[in-house]
Amino acid sequence: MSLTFSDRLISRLTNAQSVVAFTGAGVSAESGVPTFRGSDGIWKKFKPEELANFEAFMKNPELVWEWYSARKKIIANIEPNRGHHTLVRMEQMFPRFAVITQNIDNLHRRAGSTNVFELHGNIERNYCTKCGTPYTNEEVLTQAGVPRCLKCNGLIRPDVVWFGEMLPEDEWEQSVRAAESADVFLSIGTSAIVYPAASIPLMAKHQGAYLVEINPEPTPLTDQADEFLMGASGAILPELYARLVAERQLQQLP
Ligand code: BV8
Ligand code: ZN
Repeated sequence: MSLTFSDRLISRLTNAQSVVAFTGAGVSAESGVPTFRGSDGIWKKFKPEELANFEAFMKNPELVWEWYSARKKIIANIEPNRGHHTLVRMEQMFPRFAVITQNIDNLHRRAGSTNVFELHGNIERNYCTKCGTPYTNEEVLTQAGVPRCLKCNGLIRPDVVWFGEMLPEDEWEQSVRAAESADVFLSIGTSAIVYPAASIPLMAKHQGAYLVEINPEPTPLTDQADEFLMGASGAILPELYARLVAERQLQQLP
């Protein structure tokens, strides 16, 4: 049974010059990446402050590495889903399109998205905590135990943003710029709880963007959204894209 979308949403998207997709763990759920707060959420087993912060890493690097190695292996053996692939097509459909993601799983890029801003880093990158030398997963996962820097013997860590750490400046600024110039802002598969990332949809709304949330469950952002599309991103995004293609044919738009 095909989904119906409001005329307002279709007209805002059909006339949009700039569209932003803001994503969280939910967009990767259908690929098999465990979400953080969902029923099989990884935070059910571990508390973020226990593992995803620098103090915890320096106190017990074995435990933190064991956890990131497990996530690296899960992510290496899964594929982007229809939600990711549809966002790649949307990048070709709109004059300006950006993906702002909290996900560290690199699935947007693996699907083919090019204009991607990673607010919380990327699990496929690593670096030495002492001299900053970068390391690939191949290089670190072959080392037993906590990998050490070949140059200075420093501890190597995943290139992700831990709680209490600043977000990468360049990614942050480009994300704010994209959000503040969006005509339509899609918040997809995020519980919108972690800051400062969760302030990005509000910046877009504040600048006049049409704020649309796609999620099977309401979130703290739902009250602010102009439209809430309840459901899985892997089901809703392909249908929305097909509807937009049909609308363009109807209006003989390129
Ligand atoms: C900082 C990388 C300061 C690592 C991550 C009190 C109030 C406000 C803020 C704070 C506070 N106390 C502390 C803070 C700050 C803290 C924070 O926000 N804490 C929260 C918990 C309250 N933030 C920080 O620490 C940030 N840094 O503040 O620095 C500073 C300032 C100056 C100088 C120095 C420092 C850094 C935060 C980044 C942490 N790193 N990830 C790793 O992954 O290991 S955060 C991580 O968790 C993710 O990246 C993401 O951001 C978040 C999880 O959220 P989601 O991705 O949304 O996932 P979740 O499971 O929660 O939700 C999934 C959703 O999808 C659900 O709604 C579900 O219904 C939906 N869904 C499920 N299936 C589907 C679906 N949707 C669509 N389709 C489906 N199929
Ligand atoms: Zn080093």
